[in-house]
Amino acid sequence: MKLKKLLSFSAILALTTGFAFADDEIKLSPEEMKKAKQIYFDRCAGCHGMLRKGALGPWIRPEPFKDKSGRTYGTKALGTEVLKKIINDGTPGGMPGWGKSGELTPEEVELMAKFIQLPPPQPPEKSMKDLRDSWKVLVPVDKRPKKPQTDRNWKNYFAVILRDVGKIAIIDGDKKDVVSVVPSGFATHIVRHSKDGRYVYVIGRDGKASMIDLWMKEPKNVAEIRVCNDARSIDTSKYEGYEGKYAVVGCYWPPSIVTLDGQTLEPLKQVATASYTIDDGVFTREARVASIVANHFKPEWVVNIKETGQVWMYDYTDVKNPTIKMIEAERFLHDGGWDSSKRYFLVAANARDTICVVDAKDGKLVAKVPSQGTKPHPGRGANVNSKKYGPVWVTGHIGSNDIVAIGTDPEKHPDNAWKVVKKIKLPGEGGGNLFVKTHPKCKYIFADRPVNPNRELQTKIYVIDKDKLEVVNEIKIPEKYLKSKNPKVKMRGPVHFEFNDKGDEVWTSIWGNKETPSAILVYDANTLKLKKAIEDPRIITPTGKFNTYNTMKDIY
Ligand code: DHE
Repeated sequence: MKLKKLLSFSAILALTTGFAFADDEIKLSPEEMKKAKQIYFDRCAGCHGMLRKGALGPWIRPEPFKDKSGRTYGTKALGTEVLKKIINDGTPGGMPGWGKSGELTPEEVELMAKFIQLPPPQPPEKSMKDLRDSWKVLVPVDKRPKKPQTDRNWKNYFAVILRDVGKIAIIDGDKKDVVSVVPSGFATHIVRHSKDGRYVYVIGRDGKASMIDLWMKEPKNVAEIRVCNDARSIDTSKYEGYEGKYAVVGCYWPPSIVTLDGQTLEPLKQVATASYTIDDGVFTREARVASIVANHFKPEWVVNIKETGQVWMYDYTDVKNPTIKMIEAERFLHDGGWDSSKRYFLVAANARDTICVVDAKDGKLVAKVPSQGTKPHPGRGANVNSKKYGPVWVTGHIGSNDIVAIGTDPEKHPDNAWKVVKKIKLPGEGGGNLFVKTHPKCKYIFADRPVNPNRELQTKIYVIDKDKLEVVNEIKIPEKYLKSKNPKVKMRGPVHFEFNDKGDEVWTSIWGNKETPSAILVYDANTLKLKKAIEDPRIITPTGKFNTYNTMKDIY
């Protein structure tokens, strides 16, 4: 007990001051190194970076590093016992407790505590030849249907990510049955639809991109390619005359933007994103591509580069010789969404507690809005036409219980534009919100809280009234959907929301483990009653859900 107390004290002390608890020399066998590298890639690299220089999470290299506030980091100084405690229990700043949740065994926690005290291994590169070698057209363009082969309402299909089994479930939003289950990359991250909705473009965390044809009676993959080793974003060309011509993948490693043919996924162009940070001008090899959206005003993608803090307006008209306008924004850019006019893209610089606003029509940064919370995490955010404030865009935070509304109409509501006009407190302590979502026809915004450490708070949906901009209801997930077959790993959820095409139903996922089929819960978006639990033995670890109509039209 005393040791436990001392460790948690030393963990906090170490995190806040960089105080040293030295260890003896660390040695790992080749098998241990291999295992640790894989766990690091699966669980840690997203937040701390492959080179471990930090982004959403802090610097975790062995050698010391002092940030601008004078705080010192460095794993060697912390030592194995302190690191084990942090990895096991998590931190108040939003790092999951990997041991506590059952996702890592005590031996794995110890292995990782040791691994991060060693210098990071150099991650592999990828050449155009590697890309071409992995590229497969599974159904040639001329063998694909000329019109939809189904009587189902395919524009109300939901593409649901089955994260831990690397698959996508296509679920009929009218009938609420599974139409098909399609293989995808490892730990698939997001999907986006072509402008006409027909193709679903999928990106795996392992950089595997695939495309599913929803016109088929049983939708399946028509092309696939391994674009890089680590990726999170994908989109297509949506400007008039270029609809569906190109697809683009944003890679974490090698840090790059890769353009593909939109019909076959043939690789066309790789552009490295390594550059200088916008504030202190430091060269950054690991300049990862976070969110990408297709500009509605120009034949461009808005590409958000995390570590350097640059937004690249990437003109794809001359695909082999692209023109890039580099806009200085803020470091650690991550996820974001359009305002309701689709002219302004609002993107979270999460480790700087800032929302950057990019004007996609004029190609410039218009504001950096302090988000008034800790680690903003909008997903794509939620747009509301408020009677009191005019159009606002809403985001939550991972590290604090603040949901904030930012004014987005500089012409008719200039006093509110690019400011937090309303702060909404989620009940109870701590943050843990990942996603908010609404639909123009719904009077509510829905918010989840899957990474709040308190189980009671974690398993509720928070309902925010759009007029009052206040939490007006909390929906507790029925216990029967939270029963795990693996006693070591709890069912987490709800996580992420999506509306049906009419905007009168909201869907959420119960995100569990590989052993336990989970439910997708469908709520009446007006009465807030549970309408249907979609249960199917194939629905394992569902996370993001994307309705065809809403995704192709950017409705959120
Ligand atoms: Fe995500 C969006 C990166 C953790 C589920 N996630 C995004 C985007 C990025 C990103 C850059 C924006 C893509 C775009 O719009 O083009 N996510 C990361 C990470 O780096 C991070 C923090 C750690 C990691 O290693 O991946 C991370 N994300 C998670 C999760 O733990 C989630 C809940 C489950 C999972 O897949 O691991 C998760 N992220 C999602 C989802 C979206 C997303 C569902 C799309 C939301 C939307 O509605 O558009």
